[in-house]
Amino acid sequence: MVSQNPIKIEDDRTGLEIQTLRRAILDNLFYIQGKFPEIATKNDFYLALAYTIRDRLLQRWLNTMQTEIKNDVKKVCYLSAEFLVGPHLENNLINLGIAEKVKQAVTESGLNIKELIEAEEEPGLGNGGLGRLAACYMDSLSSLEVPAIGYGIRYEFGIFDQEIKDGWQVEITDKWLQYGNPWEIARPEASVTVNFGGYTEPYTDGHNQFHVRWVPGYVVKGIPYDTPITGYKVNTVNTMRLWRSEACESFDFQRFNVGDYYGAVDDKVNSENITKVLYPNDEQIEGKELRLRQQYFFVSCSLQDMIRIHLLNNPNLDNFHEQWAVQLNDTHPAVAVAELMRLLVDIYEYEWGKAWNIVEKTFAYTNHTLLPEALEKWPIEIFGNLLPRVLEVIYEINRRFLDQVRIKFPNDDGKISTLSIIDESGERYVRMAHLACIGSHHINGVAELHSQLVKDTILHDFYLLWPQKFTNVTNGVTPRRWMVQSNPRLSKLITSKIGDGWIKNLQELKQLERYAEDQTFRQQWREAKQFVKQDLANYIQEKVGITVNPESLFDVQVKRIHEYKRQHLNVLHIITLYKQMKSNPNLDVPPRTFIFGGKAAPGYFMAKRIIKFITAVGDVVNNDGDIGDRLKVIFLPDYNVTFGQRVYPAADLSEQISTAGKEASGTGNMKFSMNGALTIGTLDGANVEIRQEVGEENFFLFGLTTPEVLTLKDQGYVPRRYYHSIPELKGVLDLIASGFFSHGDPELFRSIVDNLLYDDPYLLLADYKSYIECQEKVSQAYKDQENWSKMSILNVARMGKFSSDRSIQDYCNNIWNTQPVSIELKDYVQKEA
Ligand code: GPW
Repeated sequence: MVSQNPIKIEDDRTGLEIQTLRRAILDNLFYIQGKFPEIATKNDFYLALAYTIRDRLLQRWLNTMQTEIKNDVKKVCYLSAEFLVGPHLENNLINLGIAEKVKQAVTESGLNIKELIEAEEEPGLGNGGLGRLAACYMDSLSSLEVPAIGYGIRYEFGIFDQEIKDGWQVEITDKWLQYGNPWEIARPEASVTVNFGGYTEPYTDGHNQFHVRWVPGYVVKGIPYDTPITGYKVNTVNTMRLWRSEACESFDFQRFNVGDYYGAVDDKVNSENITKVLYPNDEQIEGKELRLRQQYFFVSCSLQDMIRIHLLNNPNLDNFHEQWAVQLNDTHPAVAVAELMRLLVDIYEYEWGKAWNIVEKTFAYTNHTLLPEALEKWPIEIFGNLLPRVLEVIYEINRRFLDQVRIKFPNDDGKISTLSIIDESGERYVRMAHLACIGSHHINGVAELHSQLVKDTILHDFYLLWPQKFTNVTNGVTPRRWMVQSNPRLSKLITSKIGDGWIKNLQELKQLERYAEDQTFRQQWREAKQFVKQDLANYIQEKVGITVNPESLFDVQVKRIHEYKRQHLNVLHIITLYKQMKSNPNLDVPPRTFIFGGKAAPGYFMAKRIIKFITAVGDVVNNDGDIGDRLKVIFLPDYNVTFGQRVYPAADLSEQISTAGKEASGTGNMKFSMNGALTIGTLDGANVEIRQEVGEENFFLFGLTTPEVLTLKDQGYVPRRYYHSIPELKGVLDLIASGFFSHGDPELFRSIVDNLLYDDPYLLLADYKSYIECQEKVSQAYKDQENWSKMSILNVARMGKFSSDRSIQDYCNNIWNTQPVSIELKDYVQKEA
């Protein structure tokens, strides 16, 4: 029935006039927070503002959802166990193009916009690069108007907060939801159920058809929580849909009815544990059953959700692969291959071959690492007990696959055992990368070098079998968050010269090249950098109580702590410099401030010791009166997205010093360079391509190449040879071993020294000399500020390739075969009474 007096939502509540905005903030404070301004906390005001902004994107968001469902366009589903999105408020203000107006309204209300933005607790639903990449990709998908859903897990506790006590890392539970999350909307009506445990049994249906039934041991409910992902100045607002687990009422009622109250509550606790906490290991599998439960839970929920949406507009699933492109973000969601088969065959009664055809055309798989300790494999026992039917499906996928292998490579048992999904070399395992490869139409690495190594090494036999499946998509990062938002001064300076087209089309930064020769521009460039350096210096003073010289060279390494990333090589350089300064007080090098940030996996002994090593060296250096402010070593606790936004713009030098062949891509390397830092780096991951783009004369290269690393290891690497033949290196290691940085205790860092002398798997000693020489070039170069500025400008001007918009365009063109859809805004008018 059409109402006589239709109400239009848009005009009276969600306008952008200053008065309307001010009114909305107060309304939300009163009606949602239940507070008068006099007693409201900062968080109350933040929430009131956040709801005000959410209201102003809902129109776009709902229209996007409706268009995607109704128009039946192909949708990208990015399946990822991690989404490290960072704070939403400021990003949404920028994407909606309302930052200035809102700032004015907030200011006129007597509030401080910066403080409110900083009051937002960031959702730490990821560990590092992999989760942050997923977030940058969500931003670009929306900005490019590609219909997309990001599916993942709504962890109640994200990555732990890091504190430093006495130089050691201490982990604190991340209670990111405790003061409310205004950005999510729960959709309990779209809940699904997921089976675990139990057994399977064959049965024959009324048409004499053979089937298998999974009788689960327990059933868990998945509830979706939706978060809007705005695009930059477009109407598209895609959805990030994260699943929370809950006990299934029907199940606890059974227990409850037989009087087993505690049993019922126990089920509830066990079910809710699935999405309780993010595993804090980066590139290190733990092999815990709960992790497999998390993976299967979110994958099954997501596939069921896609199928539900699909069937709203389609009579059956025959064309599923024409409507959905599902990307596997590493192997964490790889069980999706078997789960979609199970759903098609067991639930929708598809014939195996027809189902497999759909599956193969639906999935694509991105590999993000070559490190053996990160390659996921599940003991058959654990897998079979938890997911008995899924394991049967995997066996059948494998049986049919191995038949194909036998045709391609007759009488080659070697190929059977290297390619099989099941590792039978000892204890039997399910190899998730193999399942992902077999079930995907494309397989990609994340930088040119990495994609080549994937083909040459870990997936070589799959490459021989299916060369056409393999491709590369070099990673990228979003310039909205990592330039416009985090570095407004530099962004405005750039825009003043070349207009703001670069924000959407980063290649336009090329136009900056000619300003590298402009002395006035270089001066302005330095001033923009100096401003953020001063800001960071104040922050350091406030956080760790150390005064740093804002004019010194800010030399920054921020990333997860891992031996392959070689933070300790950086420290060997610091000690080298320190010794040089001590023995030669007139040493002519520019003052440097070394800044570190990064979390260690709680169970990673060596990484935690490296943190202690950095802070211990800092304690000595920072308090040495002979050194003054010529050398400072800062470890900033709790590195996260928010702190990244502060530190990338302030860096002069970016440390990208992993052992060649170990870092798949890196993305921090791109964020630094886009903000005018110069890079000191190895030929690893995307460094190779960054150097290609910015020009070798604008990049500080050192270290062994990947083939040299492999040869050296083949020949039998003996780190002690470097110790004995490089006196400076010997001096540094001896000083550490003497207890100089540990109040005379030679034990504290013995594990680090001994590891370097007797094993050194990441070849620090082999690269030491080259690194130190390269750092000397950096110091020399920094003395010539005019030339440094020139190099800095050219770095930014030539970073166009590393926008995540380009990466997403590559995925659309070469892997997903998806088109953008522009969203028309229809005002919501009440039609039904
Ligand atoms: F092991 N990466 C990460 F491949 O941050 F799954 N966590 C991880 O668990 C893995 C990879 C995994 C990173 C890579 O180390 C980095 O080089 C890359 O830039 C990033 O993923 C995004 O591709």
